[in-house]
Amino acid sequence: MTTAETSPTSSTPGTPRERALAALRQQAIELPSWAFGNSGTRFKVFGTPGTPRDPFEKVSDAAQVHQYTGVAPRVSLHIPWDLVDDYGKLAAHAADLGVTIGMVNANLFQDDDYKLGSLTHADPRVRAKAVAHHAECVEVMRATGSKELKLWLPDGTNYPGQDDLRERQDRLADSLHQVYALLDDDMRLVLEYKFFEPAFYSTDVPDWGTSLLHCLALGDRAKVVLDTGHHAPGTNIEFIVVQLLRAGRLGAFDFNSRFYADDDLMAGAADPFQLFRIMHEIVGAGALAPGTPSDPGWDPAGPGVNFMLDQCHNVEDKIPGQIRSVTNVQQATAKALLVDRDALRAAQRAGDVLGAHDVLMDAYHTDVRPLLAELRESSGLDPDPMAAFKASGYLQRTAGERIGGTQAGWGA
Ligand code: RM4
Ligand code: MN
Repeated sequence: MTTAETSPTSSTPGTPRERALAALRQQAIELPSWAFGNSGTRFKVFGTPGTPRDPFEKVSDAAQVHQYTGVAPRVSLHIPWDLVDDYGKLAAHAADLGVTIGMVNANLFQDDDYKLGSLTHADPRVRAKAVAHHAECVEVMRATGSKELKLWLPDGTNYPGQDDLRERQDRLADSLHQVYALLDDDMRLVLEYKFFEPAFYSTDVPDWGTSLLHCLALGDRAKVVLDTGHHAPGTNIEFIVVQLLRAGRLGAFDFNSRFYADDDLMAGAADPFQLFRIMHEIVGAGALAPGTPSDPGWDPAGPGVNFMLDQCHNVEDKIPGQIRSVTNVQQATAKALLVDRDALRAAQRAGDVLGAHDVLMDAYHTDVRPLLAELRESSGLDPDPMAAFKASGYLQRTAGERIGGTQAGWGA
């Protein structure tokens, strides 16, 4: 399909504003359960009163974000951080609060056996253990209705010569095939890349090209995850978005912001212009929706993109931090939807460099907050989700109720 056929701003009836509102109504942003637990740096993890003590309380907090924004209907789990005895009960708890369980994230980075690698480890016993962890994750998916399994590997080496780079890729390919074979037909695998850390010399899935090559070898239901924080400074991320969309292999975003490395700050905080540029490419490709398992007719092999947040709130309150991130993504999306694509194309075809640039910047400089307020009011929501959440007293209430037990944190 061409851009003109799929872009909601050029083919649907109504004014650009009405078309933008219609597209914004379909937007869904998935939240990470770990955003609601305590997190920090390697120097200190600060606790916050009212922090969830178990996955049920994390889901309750995530549901608050959906209640006030209306666009965050799913919460992503991390195993084993979100281990519970009864996943049916967790899914029912989510449903009671108006949300569903989204992706299941595997954890290959917190077991002593994985010191020198997990799916790439030289020892077949360790590789088999890492594959078996994914079988456990698939069981969680079956019990919760989740359709997406997310892999991020910490695997790599710290010193030249430490291990054979090529053999590690071969081991990875073999392990990934075993994981892929565990999936049901209506499930997909999404593979995240990160250019460095925790390994410093070499990383086994450092970039989108490596992730894409492995996904292509696996099959149609394997897609790439683009975490915006996982690139070198100055990387043109929207170009990667374009390329993966062309290949039909952009499975998900992990939205967050970075100033230095993998900072995991609120999406749209450090560089709202970058977020706009990314969403401009998404809108141009008609990839805003439908994109998730909860959409009717969702196809695991299809082009659907899961717009997820992967963030930690170290010094700010967690629920407001998630609300701000969601509204930042909404703002970038609204601006992208307001780009006058016909004028842009005309200027581009005429070689009008500054004219084309101006069309894009006009949209970027539009204050879309009134449009988003209208969107919320039309769905019966408060136009200011942050203020409404603060006024609800939820933070004070949970701080008073969640006494005793162990607060959930990064790694629990
Ligand atoms: C990784 C990666 C994963 C996330 C973990 C916690 O750096 O971004 O997506 O699950 O951190
Ligand atoms: Mn991530």
